[in-house]
Amino acid sequence: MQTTLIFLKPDAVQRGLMGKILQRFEEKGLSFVGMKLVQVSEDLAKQHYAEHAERPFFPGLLKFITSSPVLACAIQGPNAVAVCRTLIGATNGQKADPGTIRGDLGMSGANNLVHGSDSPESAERELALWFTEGELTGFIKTANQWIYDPSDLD
Ligand code: IDP
Ligand code: MG
Repeated sequence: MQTTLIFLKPDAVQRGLMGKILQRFEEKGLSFVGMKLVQVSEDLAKQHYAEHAERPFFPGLLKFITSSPVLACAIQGPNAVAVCRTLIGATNGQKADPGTIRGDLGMSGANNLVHGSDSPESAERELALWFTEGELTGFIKTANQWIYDPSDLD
C-alpha cells in the first residue's frame, strides 16, 4: 500500500470541479485517508515546490497556488503514486491524453487543476509537509474486497 499527496489547485476549486475530480480517484478504487481545504501560505508553497525554485515560472507558481484555497487529499492504494500520476496526465492540459484529468478538463501548463506526488519519496516528504499524523485516518474500505484480489495487494 502507498499513500500519495494529491491537491486540487485553486483553478479546480474556483471552477467548481472538485466533485468531478475527486470522483475520478474515488471510482478508480483508491481510498481517501485524509482531506482538508487549505489556504496555502507562502512558506508551504516554497517548501512544497522547492525543486522548482530556480525555474522562471516559480514566482507565478507561488502566486497561483497561494491565490485561493486548495483541497489537499491523502490517497491510498497499491501503487497509489503512479496510479494517480497516470490518472492526472501530463503537466500541460493541451498535451495531456484524453481520459486523464488534465487532458479532459484543462488547457494550461500552469493552471493544471491537480497536483500528484511524483515518487514514493516525494509522497512521504509532501505528506509530512501537508498533514499531521493525527489528520490521516487508518481506516480500510470494506469495498476493497471487491476492488482488489489478494494478489493485487502483495
Ligand atoms: P507536475 O505537476 O506535472 O509534476 P512539474 O514539472 O513538477 O509538473 O511542475 C510543477 C507545477 O508547476 C506544474 O503542475 C504547473 O502548475 C507549474 N508549471 C510547470 N511547468 C510550467 C511552465 O512551463 N510554465 C508555467 N507553469 C509551469
Ligand atoms: Mg512535479
